Amino acid sequence: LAKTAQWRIKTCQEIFMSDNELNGAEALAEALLQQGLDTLYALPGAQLDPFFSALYDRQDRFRLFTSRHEQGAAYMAYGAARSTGKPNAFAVVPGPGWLNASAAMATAFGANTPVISLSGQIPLDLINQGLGEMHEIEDQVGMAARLSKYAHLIQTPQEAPLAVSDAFNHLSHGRPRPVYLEMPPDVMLQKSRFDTVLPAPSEVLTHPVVDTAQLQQAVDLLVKAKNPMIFVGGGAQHSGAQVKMLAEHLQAPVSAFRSGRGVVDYRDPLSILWSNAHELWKTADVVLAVGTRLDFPRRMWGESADLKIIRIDIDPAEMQRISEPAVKLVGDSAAVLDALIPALQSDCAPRTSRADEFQQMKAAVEADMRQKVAPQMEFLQAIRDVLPEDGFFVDEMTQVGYTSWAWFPTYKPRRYITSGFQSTLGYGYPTSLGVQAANPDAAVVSVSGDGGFMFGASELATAMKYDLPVVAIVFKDNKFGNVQRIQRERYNGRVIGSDLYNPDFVKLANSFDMHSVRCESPIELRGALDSALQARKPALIEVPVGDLPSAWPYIVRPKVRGV
Ligand SMILES: Cc1ncc(C[n+]2csc(CCOP(=O)(O)OP(=O)(O)O)c2C)c(N)n1
Repeated sequence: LAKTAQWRIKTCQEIFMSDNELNGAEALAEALLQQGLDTLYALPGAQLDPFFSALYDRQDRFRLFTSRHEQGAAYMAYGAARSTGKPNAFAVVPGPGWLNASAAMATAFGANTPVISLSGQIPLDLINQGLGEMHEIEDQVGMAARLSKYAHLIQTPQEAPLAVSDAFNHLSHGRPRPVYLEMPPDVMLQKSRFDTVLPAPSEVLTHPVVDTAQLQQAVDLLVKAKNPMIFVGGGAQHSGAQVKMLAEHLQAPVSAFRSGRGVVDYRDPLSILWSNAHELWKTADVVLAVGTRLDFPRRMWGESADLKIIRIDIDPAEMQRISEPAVKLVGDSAAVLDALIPALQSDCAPRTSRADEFQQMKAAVEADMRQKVAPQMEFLQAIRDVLPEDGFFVDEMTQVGYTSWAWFPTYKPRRYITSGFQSTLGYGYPTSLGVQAANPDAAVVSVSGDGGFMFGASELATAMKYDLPVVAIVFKDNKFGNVQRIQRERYNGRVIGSDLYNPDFVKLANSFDMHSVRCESPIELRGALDSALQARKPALIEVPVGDLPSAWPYIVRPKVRGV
């Protein structure tokens, strides 16, 4: 790492120590490009004018996507970062602009996604003076600090390369979470010669070393386990090969809720469904949690003394949450598994196959879901049938989205995109545009309800402007369906505030010159989606639906341990 940091400083110095003077905005742009940033999602405005002017001169070195609302730019950065695992940035004006983007920040923070939030500011001397300067809010950097792992106000042009280097250092170490940088417009305009040697980064982060005693304890538990299970989360997205190897050696089933989808291919005989995991939780004796909080199982399904949990997590703070695991392995999941697997292989022989047992369980839940949540399953099946293996599916807070949490075959890492525990209504469509921008050749499908879709419908313009061939499927039930069902079922039919007035979505898309059709059945959806994906053009498919059966029984499962 020290080498990387030195390299960064050296490269920064080469650029900055040239004879040219750079202003703060140029220094910021240069530093971001130096770190390898090749795309920016943004919405301009007064306090960003010097920055956009700096971008103007550098247009051949990066791609710029401007959105129609700051949430759009921020969700696009989220989608790009989540689908690639690499840092992606958005830039917005301060105050209302940054607050418009803040739900995406919260989503990226919750879902452990490396998003860089760049914000303008009011002039340096006026910050926190309460003078009522345009876009002024008190302590924006303090607010941003609650939604990021590193938040910094850049006060001089010379500070820019160092702050950017610090920010990237944080992005590449520890738990991936957003970082935040702001620069006032007067600092952006201030010219500077970068002829001084840059100091070392203020904090050089290191990767944790795997604890060998804990590692041996994990091996001992796994060797003795009769019914081991593996749970994977977002922190295992890059360690699928290791998880598969370990699972095969132990013949342990692997389960993921949302963020861990695709770590192990759905078609793998050891990959099981969420409902299967709940069933097996009852008799599990050792559970290995890789890059997952193991939140639902521990808090809802229950724990007992005869269940030993081994956690692998990059964030040491996680080891204290909910309940203390029997074994704590702090570190990058791939690095820890690389150390664990050979130790385990030398201590126990590969076990006999349990594939048939798991496949039967899986088929039984699938069959049950095809019966009880038939409409959603048929829509999801239609999507799966035509979405290529490496295509992206972007979920939403809608009936088909919830069902996909319980069943949507995912074959590769990072292909199932979710807002995680924030459950951010309206994140889906703008996020899918970022997924597409970052993966131009991939097929990208976004599913939304009519409620959620309208949060970001203005970004239909962005899809057309940049020719992003996302296919948006909008399920139209003319209500906040999930809210209304709860009002009917749990609040005695006291329906209030949950009906919606909708546009004709086909006409809406057409008014942007976007291809659009209405589909009345899963079969029609299959055909329409297939042609839309083939056409490689932005498209919207409206699917009118009535009341749909609840998929929640497949997601929220009862307590089965410690009862
Ligand atoms: C940002 C945000 N606001 C509000 C909610 C609460 N919420 C969850 S689901 C939902 C209704 C969604 O309606 P729609 O998108 O039409 O999908 P449907 O339930 O009808 O399938 C609401 C309002 C939320 N999860 N996130």
